[in-house]
Amino acid sequence: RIMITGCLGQIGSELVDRLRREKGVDNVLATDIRKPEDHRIVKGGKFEVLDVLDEERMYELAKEFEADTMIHLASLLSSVAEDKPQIAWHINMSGLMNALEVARKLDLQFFTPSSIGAFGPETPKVSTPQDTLQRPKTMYGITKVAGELLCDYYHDKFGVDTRGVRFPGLISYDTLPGGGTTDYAVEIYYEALKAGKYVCPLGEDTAMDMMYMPDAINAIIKLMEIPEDRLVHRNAFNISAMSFTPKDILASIQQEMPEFTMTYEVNPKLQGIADSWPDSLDCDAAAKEWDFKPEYGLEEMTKDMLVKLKAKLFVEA
Ligand code: VAH
Repeated sequence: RIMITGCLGQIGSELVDRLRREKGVDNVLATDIRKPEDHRIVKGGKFEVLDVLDEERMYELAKEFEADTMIHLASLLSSVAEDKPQIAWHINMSGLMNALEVARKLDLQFFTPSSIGAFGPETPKVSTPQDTLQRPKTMYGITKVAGELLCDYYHDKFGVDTRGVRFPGLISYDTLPGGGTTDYAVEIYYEALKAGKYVCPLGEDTAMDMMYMPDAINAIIKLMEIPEDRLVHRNAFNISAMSFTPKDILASIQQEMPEFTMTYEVNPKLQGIADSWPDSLDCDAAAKEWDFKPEYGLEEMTKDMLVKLKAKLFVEA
């Protein structure tokens, strides 16, 4: 029985759908700080309002629901965290501590994501190793490194079965991302369909690791179901499906929409964050320890994104 925080977010909204389908609607408790009554996640199964800064309520909800698993997704992302770093530390770290405490007290299996944002400018940028220097210069990255260490601590000290992945930029057509540095790679598809052109906030050669959402959801489920004795690492595994630049994604969209055009207006804040992150990750540990294998590359993702987004935008239009 799985309790999830941050369910109205980019990952949460799709993970809840998938788990409700696979585990049964009544075995998933979705929570978020907001409760939009007409949202499918609210209407489609068990949903409770939860501010992850309220440990007591989190504990009560998990206990009442008889949860055996906690998936903690509520967090501020890299770009928005740079605008309010103190609040980002508070939400990302106190929220995580509360979720870990509930997992410890109720003996829950635990998942929370880290990010390529957990690496910094001194980290090797190409084939970034699983175990390497992590001195991020963003508040988001600092909370992700601290989060990785805290989750490993809760495993080593209290025996909590904590697991996590370092997500690359995630691309999806269902729910918009909430203020990340990789959001351009989602916005570009919307603009291609709505306007036929896009003004990219990052330089054309800015390479970052990326992944299509179906691969991200599969990764969470696969990592959580692998027998513990296969794990050498826990928090958190490098995973990625592709590494591309704005120039690459432009070309992949133009293959489907030749008339699509893009110009560049570099946003110094976003460029600074993106430049401090790896260009491409080494994902061997995830492949070896829990058979991680993504299915979508850039061309397949672009084809699927444009088809699904067109249907969605057309319905909404
Ligand atoms: C962000 N989408 O941009 C998130 C993610 C690797 C990127 O952490 O902050």
